[in-house]
Amino acid sequence: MSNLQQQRNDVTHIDGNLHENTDVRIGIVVGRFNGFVVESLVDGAIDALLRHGVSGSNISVIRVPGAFELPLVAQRAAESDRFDAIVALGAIIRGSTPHFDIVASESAKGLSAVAMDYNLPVTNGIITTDSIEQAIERSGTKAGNKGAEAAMVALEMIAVLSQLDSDDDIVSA
Ligand code: INI
Repeated sequence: MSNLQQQRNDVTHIDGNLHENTDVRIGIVVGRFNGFVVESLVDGAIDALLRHGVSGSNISVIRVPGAFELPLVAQRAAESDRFDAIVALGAIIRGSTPHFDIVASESAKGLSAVAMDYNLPVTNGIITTDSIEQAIERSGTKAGNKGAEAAMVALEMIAVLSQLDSDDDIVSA
């Protein structure tokens, strides 16, 4: 084996899988604005979590008026120590708001700040689109379901952080 090949074999890979750690508590924070789209994201997120082995009793859904309110409630949820990850769901549709950019950027910035401040996975399942059609496409039709994606990212992040915290190196090909 060449030295380069040997070095390659020595590389440590830390990956989170989606099924190892199912005993996890997930807080789903939801902005009710554009509810016809948002409720499909909530259904998608819950469905994805249940299908990956998370029990219903470990899932909480917390609703607030709109996406702008999500960072504060995510912060309280993180502070409560009741969750291993928080999934934020909402729909910001440009057509319907002149302050689209403010709501979109403040909610995203606020959620990342919570993740960093509380050292907790906070996933962003807020769809930001130019039109209602695009929002529908991302909430369970042509372009998948962003709520389900954000839920699965939360599970992967919990797993990868727990691998990082553990003493064992997970070596995967
Ligand atoms: N909130 C959303 O979640 N999506 C939107 O598209 C939206 N629009 O269109 O304005 C929206 N606005 C409400 C905002 O989130 C706050 O609830 C409101 O500004 C009060 O703080």
